[in-house]
Amino acid sequence: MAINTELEIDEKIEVKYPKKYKVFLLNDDYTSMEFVIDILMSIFHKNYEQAQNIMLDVHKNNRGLCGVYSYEIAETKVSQVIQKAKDNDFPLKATMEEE
Ligand code: TYC
Repeated sequence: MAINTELEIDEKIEVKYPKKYKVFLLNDDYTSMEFVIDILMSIFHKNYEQAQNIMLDVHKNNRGLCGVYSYEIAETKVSQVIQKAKDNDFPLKATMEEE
């Protein structure tokens, strides 16, 4: 006769995924298109064609999605954009929001 030694464990396992954040570039009338393309290539690692498309999206629709990142990475991208823009006397701004 088999002895049933199995314990039934009925526990809920909660898996929490880390939140993700969208980073957007905002349009303005003064930042040059070339500078925005350079930002997208150097900070967001886009190729030239992708960078041109995002820049035109921002230009036409007032903001454009550059990427989705963890909180820390998104925050770093936003401050890198603002710092590089400041250094080059452009008013370019970036924002982040929870996905
Ligand atoms: N609107 C700008 C111009 O006409 C170009 C521009 C595009 C500026 C995207 C900011 O995030 C931006 N020179």
